Amino acid sequence: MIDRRKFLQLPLGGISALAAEKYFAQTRETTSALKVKTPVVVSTWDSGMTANNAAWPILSKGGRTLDAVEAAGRASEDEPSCCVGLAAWPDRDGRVTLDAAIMDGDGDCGAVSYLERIEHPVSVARKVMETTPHVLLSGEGAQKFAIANGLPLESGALSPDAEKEWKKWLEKSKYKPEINIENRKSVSRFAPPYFFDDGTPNHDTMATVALDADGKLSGMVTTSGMASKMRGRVGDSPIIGAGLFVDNDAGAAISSGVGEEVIRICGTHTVVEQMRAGGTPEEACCEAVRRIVKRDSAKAKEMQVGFVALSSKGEIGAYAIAKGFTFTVTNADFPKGKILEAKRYF
Ligand code: SD4
Repeated sequence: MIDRRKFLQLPLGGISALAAEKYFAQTRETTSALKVKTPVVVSTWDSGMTANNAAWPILSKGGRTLDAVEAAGRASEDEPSCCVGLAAWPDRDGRVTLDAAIMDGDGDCGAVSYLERIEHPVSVARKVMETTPHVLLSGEGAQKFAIANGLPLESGALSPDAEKEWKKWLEKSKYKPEINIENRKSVSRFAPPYFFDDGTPNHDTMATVALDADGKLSGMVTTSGMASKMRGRVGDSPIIGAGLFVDNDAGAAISSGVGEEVIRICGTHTVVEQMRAGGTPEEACCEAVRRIVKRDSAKAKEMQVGFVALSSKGEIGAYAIAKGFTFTVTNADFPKGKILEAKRYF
């Protein structure tokens, strides 16, 4: 494992693809002050490959980061194995309700929460940002707005996998947020369904941040929220400053995990402010995790929250409460994407 000091001695941003590949391979367990070539796109989880593969063609051709992150969100919403979008797991009443947010580094932002039967919540969030004076539309109003903007109303039927697992879940109806499935070796990280041994599904948020060669940042989050949630529950993802925050002057941050804990500490805003104050992205993410753990460390041991941050200088860092929080980086050195694992508190 390379520590931060040693890493800082590397020729940052200028290392060859081979050397960079070797470096990343060595440092699967650490994200200390990675500095990478721009443009770059970073997404949560291994399934961030899907998101990055959609964003990279736009970014690599000099496109806008906002377009790149929207494309990342749409691709994730289309891919059932990302566990977001309409094929994702429902709430306890058997309804899929979606949250999404998008933000530009100049402070423009839009979001939707509790949105039903609309295929691309991230695009609705962008419309909210670009065509309304508001930041967040919710529920029926968000759905009406989406339809008025030409998006079709989908059937609302559960995907066959989601229906099967929801029915299985109903047998016990046990809802307890648990640490992410990535800790359970018996389950593939790449193939759905992502379920706990008791049938509780998890891992249902895709988030992406992108930085272009001119130092412009954007980010997005899209999610079906925590599986088996109470009807009406909204998590951190559509709340600006909780699940997503972006500021060209400092950096961008995204989160995944138990949203209530992220909201309580204004998680991604905390991360970005730590970077503004001079912290590396990893230090900034670590501080947000530390605040969650400090509130109740026994409770924190039973859950997962992870943050990923990208500074406006092109440094990447991440930190999670528990083992197994991964993220995917794509840039000129890794056009096919590279999966890394965040450092962790416990
Ligand atoms: C939420 N943060 O709704 C989301 C859940 C999540 O992987 O990230 N799952 O609280």
